[in-house]
Amino acid sequence: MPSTPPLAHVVAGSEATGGAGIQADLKTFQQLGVYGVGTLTCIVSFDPQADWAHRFVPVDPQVIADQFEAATATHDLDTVKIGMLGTPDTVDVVAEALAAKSWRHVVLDPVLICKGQEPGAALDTDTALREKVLPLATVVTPNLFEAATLAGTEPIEDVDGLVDAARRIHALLDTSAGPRYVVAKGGAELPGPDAVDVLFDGTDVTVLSAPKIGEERVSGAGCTFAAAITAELAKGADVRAAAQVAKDVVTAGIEARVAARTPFDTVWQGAYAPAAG
Ligand code: PXL
Repeated sequence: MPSTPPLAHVVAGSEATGGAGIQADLKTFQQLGVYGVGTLTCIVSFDPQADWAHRFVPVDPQVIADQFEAATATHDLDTVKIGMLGTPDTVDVVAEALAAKSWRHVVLDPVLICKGQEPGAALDTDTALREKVLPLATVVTPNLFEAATLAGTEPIEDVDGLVDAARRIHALLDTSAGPRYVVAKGGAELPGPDAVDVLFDGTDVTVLSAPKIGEERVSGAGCTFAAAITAELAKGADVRAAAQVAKDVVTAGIEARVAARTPFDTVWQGAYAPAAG
């Protein structure tokens, strides 16, 4: 007999080492019991001969549209995660495809730059993302840098700054169509013993906190976090519960991180086991 597992669609780039991108997203979905469906937006190949620089190739916009069509024609999908887009043309085609059908949840990981890249490399892409995709998102998961960039604030230095940025980003979301959520991630980057993220729902702030596991940054944490929220939402969780599971998945995945020759170790999604009961 055919089965009907929970399904989620991810629209993201390939990062060949397996640390980030759609590779991390699909592993996260699988670990959380969600059948992953994926549209590829770009291909990132780190260059071991050039200090692991990011070689980046966008997928042709028509091919992105074709993948989106194949995915949505095959399955009833109501939950989607948006990861790295990378060019204004990609933002356009993804925004158009998203808007062509209704979604219960659009989780946007607003990837502006990857770890190890120079900030400010792609301002036109950032602007397009803010104008065209951000208003379609129901949940957006910026890290510290992305939160300051999207909010248009100075660099964030503490949890108050993170909450302020989350409020400003929330004001950019389309709340006429239902509740919207910002999960702004301090992660390991704010000072203090804990990795603190904040969830703002338009009214209340919820702080998600876990003791830092060293000060080292780990590749794939952002992708895994947003993918885990997406998977939990696909299974019917509310956003607050989904964000807590995502925090637990990332914490377990960093504790069990995979050694890599790249400048950062990578998250091991397979380490997560849901709490008993
Ligand atoms: O971690 C952000 C990210 C997302 N998606 C792709 C990436 C990266 C960082 O390298 O390559 C495809």
